[in-house]
Amino acid sequence: MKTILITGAAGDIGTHLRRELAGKYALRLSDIRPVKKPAPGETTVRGDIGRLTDMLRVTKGVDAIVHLGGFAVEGPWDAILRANILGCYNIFEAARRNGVKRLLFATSNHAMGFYRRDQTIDQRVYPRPDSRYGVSKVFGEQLGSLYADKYGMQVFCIRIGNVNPAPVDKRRLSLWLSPRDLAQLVQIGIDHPDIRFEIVYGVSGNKRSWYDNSNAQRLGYKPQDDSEAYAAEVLAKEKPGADPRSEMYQGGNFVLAEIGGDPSRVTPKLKRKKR
Ligand code: 15L
Repeated sequence: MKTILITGAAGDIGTHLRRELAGKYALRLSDIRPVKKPAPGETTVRGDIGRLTDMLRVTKGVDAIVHLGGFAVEGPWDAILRANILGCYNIFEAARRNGVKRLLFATSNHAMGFYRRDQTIDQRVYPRPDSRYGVSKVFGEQLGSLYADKYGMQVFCIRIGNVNPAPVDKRRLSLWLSPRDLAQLVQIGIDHPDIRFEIVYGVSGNKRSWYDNSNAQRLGYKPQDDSEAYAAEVLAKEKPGADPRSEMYQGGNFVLAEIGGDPSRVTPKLKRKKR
């Protein structure tokens, strides 16, 4: 049985993943916070991703890493810098030094949040982060690309939408990732024999998706869930958005944070060239 390290294991996604992956792998659970009650098949190890020495210790001897650790929303630069820039470097570098070939990186829809909701994007379009947090996720993806090309690591980036037992609002109807679909993507990332560097969208098979997730499908992803089953209930509870810009962009409120100004500033109308 493969031994898998999960960083940030005490968080919400880590908690869902522990339940979903139980019995499939031996799980080594790491977090800066205490991880609740290890079950059979789980071990816990305290570690701060901001410290390379900690990451060298926690990554030793594992078959793959699922890197969930870090600052999970927009925040002050110092916090993002330590947890998501330095922390991300530390996990990749520790993996490389310890000979851990495979690393799954939990990136985010906020790497792409300045795409409009009327656009369908795949993994090949250039990033449009909506926040410092989004920029840190783009950094992690690109670091993964470097470690794949330069050091032969196998890197699987999941641009996660929103993991929840059920979608919580209109925006999340397009972004929802059920825990079992998350687990399916993670298993592909761990076990697929032919991963070099991949980016997939971490969303269920939502009818309202903003993503062309054919790269995930190519690797075998067959989502079990679709947010549409919850749509009527979610939309009935939805309050009108305070600002039209959070409705316009995929990143929602992350786009609005500190923006102040005219939305045309970020989506200039392109004039057609006269022939
Ligand atoms: C994320 O990347 C965050 O980690 C999570 O807390 C949610 O805000 C999610 O995106 C989202 O966009 O719903």
